[in-house]
Amino acid sequence: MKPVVIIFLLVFISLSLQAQDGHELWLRNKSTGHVTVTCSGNSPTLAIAIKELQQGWQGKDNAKVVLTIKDDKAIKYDGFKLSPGEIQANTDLGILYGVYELLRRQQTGRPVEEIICNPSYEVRILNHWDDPDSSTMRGFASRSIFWRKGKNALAVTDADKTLWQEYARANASIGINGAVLNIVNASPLVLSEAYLERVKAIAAILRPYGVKTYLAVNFAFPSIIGGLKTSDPLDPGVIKWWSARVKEIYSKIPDFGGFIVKANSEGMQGPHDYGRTHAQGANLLADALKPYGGIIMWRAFVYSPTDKDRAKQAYLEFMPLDGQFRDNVIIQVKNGPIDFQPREPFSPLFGAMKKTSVMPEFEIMKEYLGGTVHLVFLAPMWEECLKSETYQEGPGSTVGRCTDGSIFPQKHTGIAGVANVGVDTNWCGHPFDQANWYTFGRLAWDNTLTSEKIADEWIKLTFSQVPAGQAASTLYTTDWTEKFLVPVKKMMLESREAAVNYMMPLGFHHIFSMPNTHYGPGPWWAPEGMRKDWTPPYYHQADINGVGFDRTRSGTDGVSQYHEPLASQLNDLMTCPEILLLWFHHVSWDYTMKSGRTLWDEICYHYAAGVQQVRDFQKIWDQVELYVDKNRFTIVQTRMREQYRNAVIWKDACLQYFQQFSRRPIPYDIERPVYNLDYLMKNSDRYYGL
Ligand code: GCV
Repeated sequence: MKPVVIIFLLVFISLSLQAQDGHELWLRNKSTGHVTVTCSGNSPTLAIAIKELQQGWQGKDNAKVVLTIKDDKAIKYDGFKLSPGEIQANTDLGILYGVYELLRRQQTGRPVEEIICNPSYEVRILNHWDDPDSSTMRGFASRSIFWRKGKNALAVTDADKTLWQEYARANASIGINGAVLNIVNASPLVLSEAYLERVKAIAAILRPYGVKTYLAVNFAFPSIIGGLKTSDPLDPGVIKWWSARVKEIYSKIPDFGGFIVKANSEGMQGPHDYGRTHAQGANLLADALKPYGGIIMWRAFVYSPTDKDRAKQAYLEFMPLDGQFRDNVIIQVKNGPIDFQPREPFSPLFGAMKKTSVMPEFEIMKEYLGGTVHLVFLAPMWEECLKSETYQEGPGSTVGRCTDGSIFPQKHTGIAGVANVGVDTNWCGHPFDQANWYTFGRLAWDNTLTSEKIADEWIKLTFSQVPAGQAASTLYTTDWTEKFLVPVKKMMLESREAAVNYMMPLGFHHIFSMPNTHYGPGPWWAPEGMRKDWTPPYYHQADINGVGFDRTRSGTDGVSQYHEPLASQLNDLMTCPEILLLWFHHVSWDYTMKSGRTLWDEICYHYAAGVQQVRDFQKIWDQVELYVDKNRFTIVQTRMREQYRNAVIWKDACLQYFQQFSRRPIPYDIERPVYNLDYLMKNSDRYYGL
């Protein structure tokens, strides 16, 4: 084709791109033909399945699809069997999931072949950190979709119902089957009669989409709102109180899923306040929920003030209790031992607790990864965790397999994602943050999926411009693929490593300035009298000899919480993966890295590389302008410019701060700092985001 024709075509495409506000998420498909659906059952869920097929059908015109419900042992939970003309499942929800898979295949140009799809986990749940006062903690996409403030806070409007229905549909389309409606720092309001009525209304909308409703409760509710003198889990009055509350909830919501509890953590009360263990605490609630089939997700995010090693605490508290929990308790463990840092090793609890159900907790909302300003695709981070080798039962004992029932006979399996959803029109703030919600669902369904495959799907579903009546898959022309799909996918796949590079490379962790919402750098931040383990110097331990937290056998011995041969591999400076070096070792500034550079130089080059990567993302994004509608293009472009400025701030702050200890020059082929350290330190309470 002649260049003039190409330019004409591109201009034509771009003019015809409709403004997208992002509200439709990845569900933008419209049918391109007629399909006749026959179904062996009848229920609200099946009605949705039929409607979705008819509205989104992009297969052969006048095709026939049969939906069959019949018991099949090869199908697990709400899995399904797909074949060109039939979807078969044990449950109505399985049929709905099969429909979404079939439509996804049509839209992304994948064949509809005979295949059985079973979910990796039984419970695939979002945790909303939403407060009944409508705020969302660490949420950057505005207020809660569930809770409102003000005089009519509890009135259920048609707009509420529409939003909840759209939310439920989005979740169902990627296999998410549960939602905790309130933050783990639970407000007593949620168990009040009026708020439970709202929960009931939400549950009614989520139900046909197979999304079960759960609540976060505070362990001390019996004394906070129940008028009891204690919340001791062994106290008969406390046991009775919880049973009565649970009974009340189930009378309103018969399929209520259960509770999540944050206990003895960050000021929340828990069984330790009464001289009891986590197991005694969790079992109290588990017993109350058991008659109704409910479960309890008990969080292992615990850490009391320490100047030893915070990373070891959860393991030390929970391992001795392995086997003491009721079978409807699942211990919910953050992916890493500290707190959702840009890179952490996996939590040593995965695979180690062999007689207890354990579920991973991922943070979809990017509390420590640039909020809704930075473009960071989290699939590679979660893939890294799920595919990490624990060696607990020999090679192949990955975190994924240790938690999904493949290795240990867990009664329940699950995976949780801290949601990034708010009332912003596009749900997540940054258009690319939708990809993280999408990824969580897809990985919860199949924990062996690759980041590449997920990114490919998401880009196709989210950015293809489909004229009415045309199947999406016909649009994946060579031009669109080469000029849009390939570069955007590459950018997404590199984006997490870029963030690690400009924030915390080589195993650095928690060097944020705490007051500015875990956003900007603050390796110096250590106010007088502050808990040591809340200050970055505790984590980086920089001195004139070197930098890094010594968790080797001669340090805090954190390495020994891992199984052999991993423990020895991490313990040895020569075999510890360099991406985690400063997590496990205090290393001399002159230490020779695999690249042949000194550690100091390597740190400098990583920060510089991170900044350069964001620069390159800007170029990629500007080049795809003609393939994206103006609205989404501009939001991403504006945010990326800020991401670049932030990356420079991170580099300038960290290199100049650590240089005071390393006393070595920043290699001269690296861009020189543009901010003075003084200025950055004085302004470290400032939020640098948009
Ligand atoms: C809900 C970190 C976050 C807190 C969060 C806590 C948790 O500390 O900064 O906002 O509180 O984790 O996971 O409980």
